[in-house]
Amino acid sequence: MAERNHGLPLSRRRIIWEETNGSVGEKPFLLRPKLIQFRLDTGARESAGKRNAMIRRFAMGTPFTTDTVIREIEPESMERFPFEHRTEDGTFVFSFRMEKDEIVYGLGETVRGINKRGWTYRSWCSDEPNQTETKQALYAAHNLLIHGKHGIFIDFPGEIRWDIGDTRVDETSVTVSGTDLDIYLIQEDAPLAIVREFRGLIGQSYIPPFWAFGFQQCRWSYFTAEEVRQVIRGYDDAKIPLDCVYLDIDYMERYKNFTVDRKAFPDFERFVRETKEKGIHLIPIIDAGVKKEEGYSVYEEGRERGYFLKNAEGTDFEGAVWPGAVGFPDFLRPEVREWFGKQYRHLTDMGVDGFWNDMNEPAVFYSAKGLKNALDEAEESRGKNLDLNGFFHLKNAFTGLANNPADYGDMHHLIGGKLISHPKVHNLYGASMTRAAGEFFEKEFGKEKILLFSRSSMTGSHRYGGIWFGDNNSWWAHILQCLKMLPSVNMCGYLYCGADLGGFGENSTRDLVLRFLALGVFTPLMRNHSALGTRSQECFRFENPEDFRDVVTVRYRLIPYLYGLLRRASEENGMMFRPLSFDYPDDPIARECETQLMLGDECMIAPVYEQNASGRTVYLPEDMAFFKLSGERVTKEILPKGLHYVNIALNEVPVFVKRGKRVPLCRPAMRTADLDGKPEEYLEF
Ligand code: MIG
Repeated sequence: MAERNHGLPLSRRRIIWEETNGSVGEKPFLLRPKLIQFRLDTGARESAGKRNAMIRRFAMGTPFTTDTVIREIEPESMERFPFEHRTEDGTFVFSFRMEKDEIVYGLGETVRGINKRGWTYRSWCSDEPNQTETKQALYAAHNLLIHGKHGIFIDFPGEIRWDIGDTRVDETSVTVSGTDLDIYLIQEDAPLAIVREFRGLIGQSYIPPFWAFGFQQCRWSYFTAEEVRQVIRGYDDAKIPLDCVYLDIDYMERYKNFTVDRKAFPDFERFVRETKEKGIHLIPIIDAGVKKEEGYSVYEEGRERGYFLKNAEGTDFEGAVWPGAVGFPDFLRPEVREWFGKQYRHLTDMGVDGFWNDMNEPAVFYSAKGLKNALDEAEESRGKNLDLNGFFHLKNAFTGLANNPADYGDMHHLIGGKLISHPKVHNLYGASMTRAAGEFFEKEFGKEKILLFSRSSMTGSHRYGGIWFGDNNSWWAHILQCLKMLPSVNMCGYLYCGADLGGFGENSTRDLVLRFLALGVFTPLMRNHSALGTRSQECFRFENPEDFRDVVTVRYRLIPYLYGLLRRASEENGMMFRPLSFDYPDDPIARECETQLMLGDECMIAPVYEQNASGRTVYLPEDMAFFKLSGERVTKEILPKGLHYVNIALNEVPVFVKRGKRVPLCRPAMRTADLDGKPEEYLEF
């Protein structure tokens, strides 16, 4: 039973590794945690000694310690910083010219292309439920840019603007909203080599438990234990594999973190056991804000110990989120992280072994001060004849309450006895929440035991957990948005990741869910999720659920391979997903291709991303074997280098394998715990 909880037994995982090793790993290696630990430690030191010359650090002022970089590198004077730079009104600005056809990579979780040219991005962790291409910031701050032979990493927790050929087509101009910062320059010949060096600098990426590669179903919300049972039954009856069901905010008692609504989930401990016996993990959500309620121990303790963010006057900042008024734990302080981390025990004691952390940008619906101002304004408007301006002013007083810059300005962290204004360290907030949880889990249970991922992130938190890409929509365009984010977040250290499959906001359709899933088959986090009020999109709710079974079954056949890829990318500071331009830099079509990705050293993936299309155009940068996988059926066709139109049915998953490579497929199962992991056949060319 114990083994079942943590995925495959070690011996079986080792078999998977060894058997797949012929094609997956270059050198033989076993999944022995001790060995890995040792290898990593020495590896880091070795590369520090050998390769230091490649990485230069430039420090200005007194940088805030973010703990993102784990290697000590002597700073050089800014005079030697090779890019044009200046300080201006308390900001630091630097710029460089770009060659006409140069590709600029990086910035992790953002909208738009893998090539970041032609837009202005902002590192400012934002609760952004409307991910249109004209947005500048999503939930993350991933401050790595790759330009030519340089990787540029800015270690700074405040806002950064990246104007990448937006104002001037041939110039990138970066504005850091402060003058206390560290910039690391990594010089290498190829982008992947830059990524590897960078990742060596920031430490090894989080590896989830094996079962976290199983298919997962989420919904805002399954309100009762009975609803969860129905979802599991729905999947089992349709014979669609499943490993996890999520609990969104409504499982809590009045949205209080670490509590369970005992009316909706009577005897939660037993319920966790019951689902676990079915091989299903329950994954509850945890929000950043702690409900202000007398008698609620987490809140009372936090308040008494002074662990919540302050306002400018030095009393607790009062913001409101789901539960109404909350205190925001000051996760930047180690003692607060330790305290908050231990709260997860309320749920791990009940058998829970996975969590998702939400609203940790932090999202603020309104503050006590902001709401008071808006209500005052409404009061003044009463009985008045409001003209257009007057009306919109009043309306904006309310619509502008959420995530208001004035509120962020009013928030303060108490660090080393000094109040630090929140905007200066904003991007560290969600990352520090992940760290709070991750450090606790590692200490309490060891590595790779607890599933953890977060909405907000800043590079550094990649060591403690994964990320999901937040509130996308049920739009066809968001299949590609997800695809483009994958290599970008991999560069920045996030390996365990994925988007809400089927789309979170708005109503999805059967074909969109299927096509989204066919990409999700390859993302480490394969989770179907949708918002309150939208059409139900669990696989078994649609006509002909066999098609969904076919797609999800393919995932289970690939899990040992995918798991191995993530493990290896983590241990060797590599990427699971790469842009084609990384692998074929001299191929002009591959260089610009942003609708396909390289996966591992073996594959290329190319999902269908348009409605009513019976296939898609795909570009092969070399001869490849084209496989269509569906359930346990496999078809194979050798295709020559060049452009092709390939037909792909809704129940098929396309994958392309390079010459001389092979990808193992195992026998599928309804749960990861029941995978024997042995290669049953190979996708081979
Ligand atoms: O404001 O918990 O991104 O996945 O379902 C919405 C409810 C709050 C946002 C998350 C989403 C989750 C939802 N949350």
